[in-house]
Amino acid sequence: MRKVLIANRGEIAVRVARACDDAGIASVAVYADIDADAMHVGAADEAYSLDGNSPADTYLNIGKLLAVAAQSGADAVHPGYGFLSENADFAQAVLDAGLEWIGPSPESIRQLGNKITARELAVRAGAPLVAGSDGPVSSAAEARAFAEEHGLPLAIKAAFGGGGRGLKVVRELAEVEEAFDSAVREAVAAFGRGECFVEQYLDRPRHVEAQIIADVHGNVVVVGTRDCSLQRRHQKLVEEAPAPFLSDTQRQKIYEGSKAIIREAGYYGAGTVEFLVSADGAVAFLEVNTRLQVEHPITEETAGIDLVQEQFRIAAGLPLSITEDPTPRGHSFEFRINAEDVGRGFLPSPGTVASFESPTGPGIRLDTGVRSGSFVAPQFDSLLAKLIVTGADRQQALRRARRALAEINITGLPTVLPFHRAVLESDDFTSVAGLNIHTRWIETDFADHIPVDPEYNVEAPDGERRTITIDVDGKRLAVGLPADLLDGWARSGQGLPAASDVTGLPGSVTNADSPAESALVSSMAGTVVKWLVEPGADVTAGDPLVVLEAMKMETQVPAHRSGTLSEVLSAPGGVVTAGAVLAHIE
Ligand code: MV4
Repeated sequence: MRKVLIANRGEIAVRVARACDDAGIASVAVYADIDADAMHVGAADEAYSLDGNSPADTYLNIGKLLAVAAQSGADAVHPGYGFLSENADFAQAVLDAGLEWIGPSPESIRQLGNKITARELAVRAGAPLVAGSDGPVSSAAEARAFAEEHGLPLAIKAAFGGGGRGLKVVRELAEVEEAFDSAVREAVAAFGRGECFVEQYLDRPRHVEAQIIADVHGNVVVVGTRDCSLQRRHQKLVEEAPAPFLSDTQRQKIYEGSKAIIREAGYYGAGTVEFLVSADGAVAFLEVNTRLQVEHPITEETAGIDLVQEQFRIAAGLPLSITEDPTPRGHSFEFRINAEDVGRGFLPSPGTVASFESPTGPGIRLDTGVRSGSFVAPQFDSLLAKLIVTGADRQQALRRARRALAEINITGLPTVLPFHRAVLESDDFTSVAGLNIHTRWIETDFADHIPVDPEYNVEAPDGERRTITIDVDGKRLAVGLPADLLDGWARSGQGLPAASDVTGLPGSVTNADSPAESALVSSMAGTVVKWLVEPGADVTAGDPLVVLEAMKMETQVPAHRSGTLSEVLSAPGGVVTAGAVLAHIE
């Protein structure tokens, strides 16, 4: 391997370019027009334009990437994470072009990318699992029968789901049918394939994963564990290694389960085996990620291994550099620095980085794709950089992290740094007694304490304001607010405070011509998928009435009050704005 094409952008492209340089391998960057001056372009030895700006025209375009590989004389391709990194067709196309693919085989990507075949494989390997269907369930009735046998809550999952898409939690038998149909629709819309399976749902679990590396000679090493429970809407924000507060039995199940799965799959490359650890301590296999992950550096810091170098060795047919599972040394945290406005529901906030001051000192690693002056484009993900902080133990790493987060300063756009500073003051996260965090902790236990960053507040515009009616201690109040703010709220996917508390939208500040109290108002912009209730039906406040879809995710709008659904204004297929009147309840 002499020259690697890096089919990615941002911090991971910079990371891989540095690894190439460390190994004495030449690197080739590719870039969308908007990234022509991006950091990853300068980090590689050569760079080629992909001539376009949308993801589909650039970093997802297999033809263009292979053309650059040929033009530059690259003999290998590193896909990074995201984009085409888990695309078996791309891996196969790279191999067919006579290049090395720095990743697992296309067959492994295919087998493990399908969560039904991955689960079957884990069953064969004897890995710990929750009860689940044998293969796909073909009807809501089958899902219901599973729930009747194994109990509730039930998880309905799309075989090709991801990022929370195609995942439905059912807590009442009466909801199975609608949840199943919704999961299938979401999966078809997002992935073109609707197959679903079911499992017992574990409430409030931790997310623990094992980093593995495996070579083509059959050597498999578990490099370490990570806890990735601090997530918001399936977006990880903070990860740590090794996963703290596991019992020896739990750790052993994770290590042995991971190895058995990787061996059963005949897998080679770097990969991650994900598990849930339930509140009662049970360990259950979740899925395998067939790529290098965003959070790989915390394992590197605590294992003393460079995972990208291992990827190069594996792709070259060499054995792994280690034969034993390393014993973790110290403790490491990763804080993802996203350009998002925490105070506005983590609203992605592209713009220009005015200044970027890095923290320094022992235990600090900053993997970044931006510097002062970088433009953060709206069409790509909002991850700017990763702050990786290592200490001799968890408490020292936490102290170093507080110091680093006090030193780091990014201006020009809002970032999630205020969230990170706040979470380091949370006892649930930092206690020496245990970890009180689960995968929905940010949404259920923390969301209310996140401060608004006053720098990036929306200014009251000259013109447009809208009046909404809010409910304060049972008393209705009409409040005029900047339209920008409301739109931002809507875009955040948070919806307005709660659909059932908002009865008026839109209007003007002088004349509060808010819709009648009977109006069922949409909490978000999207498309009407279907009505769950017929016009004329009696409904109770809180009943789900209509399914809306936005960004390939479905949301149910509940009745804001009890009464009769008297008039339905938006038919399936109709596009609605946030605040649109969907129906009336008289
Ligand atoms: C689960 C689960 C509980 N029980 N499966 C979410 C996305 C997909 N990768 C799998 N997911 C889950 N599967 C069972 N049987 C809870 C989740 C889950 C989750 C998992 C990992 C990290 C964050 C999560 C947030 C919500 C739900």
